[in-house]
Amino acid sequence: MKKSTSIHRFSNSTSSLLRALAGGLLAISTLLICLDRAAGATTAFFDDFSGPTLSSDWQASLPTMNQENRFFGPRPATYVGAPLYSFQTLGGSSVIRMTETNSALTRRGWSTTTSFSASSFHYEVRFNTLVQSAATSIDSFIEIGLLDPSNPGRYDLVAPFEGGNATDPQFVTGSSIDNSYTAVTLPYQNNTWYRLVLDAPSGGNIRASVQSDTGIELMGRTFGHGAGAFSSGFELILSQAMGEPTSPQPQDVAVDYALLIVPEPNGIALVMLGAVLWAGSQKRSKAKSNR
Ligand SMILES: [Ca+2]
Repeated sequence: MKKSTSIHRFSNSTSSLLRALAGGLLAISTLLICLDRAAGATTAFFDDFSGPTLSSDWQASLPTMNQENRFFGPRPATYVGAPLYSFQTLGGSSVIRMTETNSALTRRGWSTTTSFSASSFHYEVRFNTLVQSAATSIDSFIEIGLLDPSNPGRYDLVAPFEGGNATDPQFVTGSSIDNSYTAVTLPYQNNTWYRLVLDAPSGGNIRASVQSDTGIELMGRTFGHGAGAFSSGFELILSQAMGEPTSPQPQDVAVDYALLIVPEPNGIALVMLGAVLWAGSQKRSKAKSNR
């Protein structure tokens, strides 16, 4: 009898130990998952433009928005619908090629059908300049932006601008929210990949930039507001805008992808949740072993 009691005690303490170990492992794996999420980010939107048709994530809908350049801007550019486009492969990347002839002060393009809400985010569009010249493409041959779905009079825009029939390249930004528009000189190489970026750091203001294909900022401007200015969320804009040539002119660009990254929601809170779960499992193990 004594022997069996001792065995019973042994198996009891062994199962308590195993329970404690299992609880600990569960807590550790929970913590690791939480830490991974805290350090990571979520892809909230991604279009690789692989065709053969345009994703229904995009809608041919934009308001009249100002077009900035250092000669005439900012002046309102009328939305005239989607540009002509086709899906191609360029340098091994699937691209949407937007090739259109546009009149002065018009804009073509899309907004996303979804609006996004985030306290910080990174919107990036990779594009290739192809050949910018009077004969092939001028002015803002590509443009990206953010649009307030609750008030189309509120938007941010950033774009290259091949002014003077592609002899005076500029980096232009516009924000109706700040009522601020800027244009500075920035040369672009033909047949070269770049990235247009709108980056909203947590607690900071949105920075508009054009970056090299390796992510080095070539020119940037920080707006006077952060992501919080879009309290009703924001739609992504992908467009082309024409300045004020005296006759309709071509615009041409190849776009590899559009990407919106949002940090994992409440990463810190998840870590804290992990810690609470771990403490809870310790408590449970202790209670069980005390039985
Ligand atoms: Ca692509």
